Amino acid sequence: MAKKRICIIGAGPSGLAQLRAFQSAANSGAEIPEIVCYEKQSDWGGLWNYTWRTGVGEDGEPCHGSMYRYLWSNGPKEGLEFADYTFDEHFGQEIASYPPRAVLFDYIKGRVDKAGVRDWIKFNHVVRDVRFDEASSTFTVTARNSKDDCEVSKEFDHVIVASGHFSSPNVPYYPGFESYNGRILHAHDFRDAREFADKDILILGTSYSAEDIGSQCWKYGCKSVTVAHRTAPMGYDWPENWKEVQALVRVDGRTAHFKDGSSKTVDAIILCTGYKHHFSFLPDDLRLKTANRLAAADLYKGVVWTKNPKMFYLGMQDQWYTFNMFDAQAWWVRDCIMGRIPLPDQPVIEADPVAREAAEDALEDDYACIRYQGAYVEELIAETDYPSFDIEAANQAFFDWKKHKKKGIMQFRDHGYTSPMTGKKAPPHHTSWVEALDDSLESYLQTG
Ligand code: FAD
Ligand code: NA7
Repeated sequence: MAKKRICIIGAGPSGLAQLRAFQSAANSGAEIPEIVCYEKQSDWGGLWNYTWRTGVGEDGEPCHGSMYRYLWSNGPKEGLEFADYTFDEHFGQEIASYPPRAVLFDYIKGRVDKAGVRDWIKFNHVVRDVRFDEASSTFTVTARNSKDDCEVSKEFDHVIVASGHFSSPNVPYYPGFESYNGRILHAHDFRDAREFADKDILILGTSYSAEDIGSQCWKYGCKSVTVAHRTAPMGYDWPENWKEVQALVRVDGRTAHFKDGSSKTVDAIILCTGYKHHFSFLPDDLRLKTANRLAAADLYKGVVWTKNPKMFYLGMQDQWYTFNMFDAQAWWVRDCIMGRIPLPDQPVIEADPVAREAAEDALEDDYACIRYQGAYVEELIAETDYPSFDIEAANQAFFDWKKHKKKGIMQFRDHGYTSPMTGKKAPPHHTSWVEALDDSLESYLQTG
């Protein structure tokens, strides 16, 4: 029988998890399908592959990168550790709990370098179109090779979309934006916090980007941070030059006016207003439409496209868990494709995401959300040979992280947590986050 042909779209942490999943099956002697992974960038790592570029990339495509310089993990590394490749194994030493971007990028690369899966990836290939043919029950995937400026079309039995969902910015309009005399940018285009040194900045949004971009700008010397909330303030104990105000109403010249009647003259407005699930390369019958939530719409087990179960999506959920959740999904998808996990009847497939959404809607607080996503990871792992790990210990790292943030929003990264994989507690970093202006890998790995 001819081998199945699998197309993976994207070589970020999710796509790489899928490559590693197949490679690990091959390693244990299984006959695996033929795999092609299209990646539009020239290197792997997805968002972790930092780019200074904004707007349009070298290839004329929207720039994928949303990460910025000086980004340190916004959650403890103990919550995202790979169960088959620990931080200790990669670095050969124990490292602190909130690695900067370059350190996590190095860790992500280490596992796939070791697995030797780079040859499965076609870099500089942007997927432009995917079509499903009922008669042959195959997908035709068309990609543009941006180096050679030519198109390639290939047929596949399964398509796995791992193109990420924190890259297409959600950009709201507020009256007066068109005549504002300063810079308005979305978090997607934010790169170097030093640009805002000595400046008064206004941030819209109250989630991770707002908190972290504001904190970075503060750390690298901006004059003041004003955060306007649409729904509720973040409520941390902020430094004295940081204010939370009610929603932005309009901008007049350089002055922003808020719902509570207050106003502030600002040099820049940073829209930390989230991202859209955006799949320009997918037709209506294959395109996921979901809010950024823990139970993504129309995905059986969070990964199988209910409207055509030959197609899969990875990493489309909002994320407490990241790398090891992508692993749990990738191992599960691999086993589903390889016939090790049978799919139920269509009504069961369709009922599954609906039940997951209802269960998520009933969750009371962030702690319950963490447990919910931890249980989801555990559920998938139980059905595959991905090394099981102590989910409760990972949940605990997230709980402690949340408490540490409440205690000191500029100090939480100075804490260490226990690895669910090794059971060891991370050492403190040699320099407190506020003082650590050099976030290079070399600096981070220094001991003592
Ligand atoms: P991505 O990393 O987005 O990778 C998707 C890949 O698909 C990219 O390489 C892209 O080039 C490729 N691609 C897209 N479209 C196409 C196409 N048409 N054709 C071919 N290739 C395509 N998570 C954490 O665990 N800790 C953190 O500290 C953290 N910080 C974050 C900070 C920011 C600013 C953002 C935006 C996210 C952060 N995340 C963090 C979450 C992040 O989503 C995950 O860590 C992870 O990068 C998701 O992996 P992914 O592979 O699903 O998507
Ligand atoms: P999120 O977590 O989706 O949050 C988006 C924020 O933007 C949220 O606070 C929203 O407020 C706010 N928002 C959305 N639209 C508007 C408008 N029109 N006006 C004002 N505020 C708005 O995105 P993030 O970028 O913070 O995080 C995404 C990932 O990046 C995350 O996983 C991190 O790891 C890094 P709301 O509460 O809805 O009023």
